[in-house]
Amino acid sequence: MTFRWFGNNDDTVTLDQIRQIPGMTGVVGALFDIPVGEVWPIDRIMKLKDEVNAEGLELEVIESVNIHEDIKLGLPSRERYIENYKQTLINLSKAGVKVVCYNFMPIFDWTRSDLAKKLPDGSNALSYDDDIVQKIQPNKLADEMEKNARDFSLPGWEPEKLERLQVLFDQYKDMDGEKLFENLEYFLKEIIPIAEEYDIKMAIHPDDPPWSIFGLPRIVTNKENLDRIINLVDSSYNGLTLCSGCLGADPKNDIPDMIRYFGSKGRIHFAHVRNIKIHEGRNFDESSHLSSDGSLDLFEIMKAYYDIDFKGYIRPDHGRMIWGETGRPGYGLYDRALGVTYINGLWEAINKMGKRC
Ligand SMILES: [Mn+2]
Repeated sequence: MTFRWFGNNDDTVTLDQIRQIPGMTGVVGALFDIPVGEVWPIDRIMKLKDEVNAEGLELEVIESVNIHEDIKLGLPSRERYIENYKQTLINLSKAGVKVVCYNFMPIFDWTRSDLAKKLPDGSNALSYDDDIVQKIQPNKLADEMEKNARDFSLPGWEPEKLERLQVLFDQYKDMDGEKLFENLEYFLKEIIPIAEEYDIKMAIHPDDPPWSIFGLPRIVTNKENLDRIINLVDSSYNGLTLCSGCLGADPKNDIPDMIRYFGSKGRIHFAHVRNIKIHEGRNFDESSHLSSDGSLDLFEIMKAYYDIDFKGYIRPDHGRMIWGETGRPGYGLYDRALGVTYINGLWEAINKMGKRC
């Protein structure tokens, strides 16, 4: 069981607090200040590892090593960024990292229309309204995301990228899903042999939300495409972060079925477990983890992980802000800690009652 942590300088949650959550064994970390595309220096990785280890926690999962846009665009300059990526993987392996989560979304990372929507119980949560997102100008959305994040940096929303939005949109003008698949294949064919050699499992994260926004293609969206991705390079090191909340935003995605399908192939290396409440159309709020609070059945999800005898890393995903907590949107302490305890409770019950099927 792991918990995402943004480091001593950029997180309201401390390692000490994380350690006190029952069943917690590790932190999912990253070096957020290294510009996308540059090599992560070994001494900085070791410093992070030492900090985490000093609190009795492990640092075996990194989320994310982000992919430079030139790789997604398939530009000649991708060669340099791919070489840098390989060196980062080698450096991470020297620090004992076992899984690297990454995503392959053009320009925009995870997207929400509201970072603090007030829910009926007085808590607030991340929320997505497709009408708002599809109608707003991309730069306006970026401004709002930044403003609403208060003083926190948002992972995947690097200011240097947002400054050149128009240039990026021009570059993506002729990009479609097929070309994006080709560029992902090119990247994986370069990276996976290094991942194999240095024993680091690559785990692509689904697109959030799992459909096109602003006319930009998105391909990490459903079972068929995930299956295609793991077959671009047929290696167990070419695997998935199975994020229930991202994929679950599309009701056509049957999450327990996907867990069983990809899990039985040994391709799920990292599980993100959270719930969402889907409203009419393509709109959803992030709910608590409890099944009855959202649209996903967390019992069925954990049962599927039990059935495939899942031995990979898992973390609660986003949480609401409750009990007056303020902090990084989606990444407070309390609701995520409740999520961990609920997931562990389901797991213990399933484990003690159940037979694998
Ligand atoms: Mn996720």
